[in-house]
Amino acid sequence: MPVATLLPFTATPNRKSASPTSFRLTEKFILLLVFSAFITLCFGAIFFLPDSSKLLSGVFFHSSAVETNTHTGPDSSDAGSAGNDDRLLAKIKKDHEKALLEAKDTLQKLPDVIQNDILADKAKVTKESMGKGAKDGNNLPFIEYHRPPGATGLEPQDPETRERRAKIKEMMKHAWDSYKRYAWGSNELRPVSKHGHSSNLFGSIKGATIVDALDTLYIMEMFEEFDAATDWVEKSLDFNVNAEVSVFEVNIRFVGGLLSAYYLSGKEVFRRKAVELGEKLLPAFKTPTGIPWALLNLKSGIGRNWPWASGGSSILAEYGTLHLEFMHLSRLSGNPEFAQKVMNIRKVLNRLEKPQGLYPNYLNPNSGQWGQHHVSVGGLGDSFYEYLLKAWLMSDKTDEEGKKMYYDALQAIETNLMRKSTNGLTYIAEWKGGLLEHKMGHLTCFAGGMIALGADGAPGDKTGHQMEQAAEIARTCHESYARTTLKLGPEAFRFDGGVEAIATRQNEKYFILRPEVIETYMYMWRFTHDPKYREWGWEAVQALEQHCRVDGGYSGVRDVYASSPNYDDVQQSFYLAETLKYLYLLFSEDDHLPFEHWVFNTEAHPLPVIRKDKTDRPNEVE
Ligand code: DMJ
Repeated sequence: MPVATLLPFTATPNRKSASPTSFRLTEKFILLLVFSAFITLCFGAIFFLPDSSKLLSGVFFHSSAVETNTHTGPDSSDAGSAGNDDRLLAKIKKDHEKALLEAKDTLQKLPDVIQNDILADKAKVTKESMGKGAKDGNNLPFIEYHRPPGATGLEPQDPETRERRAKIKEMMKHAWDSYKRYAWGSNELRPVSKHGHSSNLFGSIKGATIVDALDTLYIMEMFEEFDAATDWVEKSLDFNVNAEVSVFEVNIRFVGGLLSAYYLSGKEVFRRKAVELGEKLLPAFKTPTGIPWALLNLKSGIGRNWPWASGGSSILAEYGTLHLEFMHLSRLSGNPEFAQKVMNIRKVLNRLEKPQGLYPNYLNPNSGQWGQHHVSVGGLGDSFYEYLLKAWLMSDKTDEEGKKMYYDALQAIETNLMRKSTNGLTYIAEWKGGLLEHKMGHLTCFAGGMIALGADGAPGDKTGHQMEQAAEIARTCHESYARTTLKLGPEAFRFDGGVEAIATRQNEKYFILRPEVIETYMYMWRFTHDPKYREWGWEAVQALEQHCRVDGGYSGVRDVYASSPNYDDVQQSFYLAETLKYLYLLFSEDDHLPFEHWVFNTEAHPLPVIRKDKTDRPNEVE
């Protein structure tokens, strides 16, 4: 049917030739239109003219007010309004007197009592607003900031230590100034060619070195540099990018760095940015099991896994290294979703059968089944174990599930992966479907520090045993440095074919300024005060100065067995976040970032322990 035949007027082109019947119909229609316009006008007046409600009540509802007036007789309306005025005046007077009394009361209070009242009121408002969903990074609930103890530390007593610590600070200054000069705003610095370098791990997010270095600048009291970094974060740090990022890397460096900067400085911009980024990472968990994807497009929210990972699997060290940051994100945003996501990962893992009690590196996020049975305490596995222990410590030792998972896993590692070489070096091998590969990665060397940190809480009477294991691992990792020409550790070293703690493959001989060995020295120093750990740390400082320091910063080297350094031309952001921070703490007093108050994320970003008695948040209301 053509559209024209449906329209009454266009269907009658010549109006004069219309029949009387159709003319009358048109007239009727016009009349109808006029009438309905009139009705509309009347309703309009009722609803939209001022005081229309009164008119409405008068016209449509024979309201009780009208009825009341009829009972009071002809003059009663005036009398009624006079009575109302009196009552109103009395009420105003009463309110006024009440306000005066309250003001008097307040003036008699001590200033900090007044302050506390204000805070309690604020907290009440916060609590009310939290229920209404303060999800947007810009609309966060009020949190009263308390700096946890030990954010900065006193000068070491001993002059040599003081001098060494000052040297580390000078190294940080060189690394930072070079980055600022040649690569400001890029993710990392190319110190030899002196320009910026951007890793695809961060998509097109910029400024990894700035965010990773914030807390190191703060704890070294480099406040001018810290302020410049803060200013950059405020003005230029942008997560609205249409690019794929590594969820793990972005979490440990950016979310972790921002959280630490917030807890150290109390600056709201860091809390806001951390939550904003955290929210952008949430779509990574949209998988059938809730095990997150490794890679995520921050704009589309579409995730996927590394193409090389066994059968489309997610990686243990990646999905297992979100817990600390996400617990803090929930705490700082009032949004429980972050915590729920990471607690669900635990649930999935606890439902699975574990070969020999070990956690394979690969897990399929669709089926919830393990991929290849490869197990490692180095690459692909490492920080998962670290986060189980630290989740328990960060929860003020209330997270019993994390604790149990950690000590059970450590037992399985000891039984299946820890071995002693012919000449007595303890190492942690890798496990491939039941067969051992007698190789230990530089990354695995963090385990000395982790085992020392957990030794105190070890079940049974294993504390001493675990401290010994930690010391043995520290010794082995030191050997891996000592047995090279440059006195810097290779990426991986082997215990087979007649060698011990030496890299035998060319592609395992590089050193990229990694922190793990120094991290272990720092923990061992704190727990034992054995001076050898400071000496070993100092050896590393000298090697770094001699072989990695260049005009434009610090560079990794391609072969630690070569007679002179062949630079890789990258100053990794973790050199400033971790290596230099752990060195600085190694030469600091124990009350600088004390372990009873702070837990380090895997990128060495300190996060405060969340107190079970809420003494860290005295004004929080239940
Ligand atoms: C850091 O980014 C973190 O320590 C991570 O857990 C593993 N490796 C690098 C440094 O080597």
